[in-house]
Amino acid sequence: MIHILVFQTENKMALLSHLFPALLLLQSELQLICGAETAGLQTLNCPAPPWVPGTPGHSGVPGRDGRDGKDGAVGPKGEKGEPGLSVQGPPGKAGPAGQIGREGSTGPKGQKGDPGPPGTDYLIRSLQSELQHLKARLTTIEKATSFDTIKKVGQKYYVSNGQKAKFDEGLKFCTDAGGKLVLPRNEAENKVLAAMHAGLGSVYFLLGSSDKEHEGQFVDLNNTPLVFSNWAPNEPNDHQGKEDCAAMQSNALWNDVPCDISLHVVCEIEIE
Ligand code: FUC
Ligand code: CA
Ligand code: CA
Repeated sequence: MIHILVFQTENKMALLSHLFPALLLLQSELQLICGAETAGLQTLNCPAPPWVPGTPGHSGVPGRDGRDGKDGAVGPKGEKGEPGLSVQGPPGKAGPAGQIGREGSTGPKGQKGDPGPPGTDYLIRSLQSELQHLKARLTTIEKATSFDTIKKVGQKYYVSNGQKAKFDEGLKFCTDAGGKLVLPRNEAENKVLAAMHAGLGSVYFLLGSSDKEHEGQFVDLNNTPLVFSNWAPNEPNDHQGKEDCAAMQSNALWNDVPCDISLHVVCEIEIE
């Protein structure tokens, strides 16, 4: 292997020693053709051997003068100038007072003016009153909507959760809820209450009326004798001498019943 490499290297050296004089001759011939020519023949782009330096080029066109070049960095911003002069001068002094008129007499008194707009105090009181009213209404609505069943009739809500109670328990339940045990005051209210039986699956509703104090004299929860009532025929009959509480049947008619039996409870909440 080494023997072959030595042979090949010797062979190349021999080849180059033969080629070198021939290359020199070729270079001088190319110089005769290319180097002797004028500028027009430079486009021939005569190749020169890589080891031979080329002919120097012509001098270039002179460069521009430096006038449009930059002269250093921009300087710092100048200080703010003095304020300008005012356009209008100050107002002049007031002139002397004029003389009081002496001619003619005082004219007739003018008509009374229209009342002025309401004062701030009045407006504040009106708004406070309106706010109080709205708060009261909100409280009422909040009470009513805490129940499962709500019916509005006139200025009242009739409400129920469907529970049953004895008269005294019903009174307390409705008072605690911010209302009163129901007592229809007219035909419309009686009708609305009667219609609630269907939804609640009830047979009797407790009513806020009794004759506990004076047998035969039914009064409301303020002990005021009833103006409106809807007793069934032959009622109240104080059956067996034990019936002192009023109740409404599913047919909308009233009956007096014992106060210690549990019946469905409906409360009424007045709208302010
Ligand atoms: C009538 C009613 C009583 C009771 C009795 C069973 O006498 O007046 O309240 O319901 O029936
Ligand atoms: Ca009675
Ligand atoms: Ca009865």
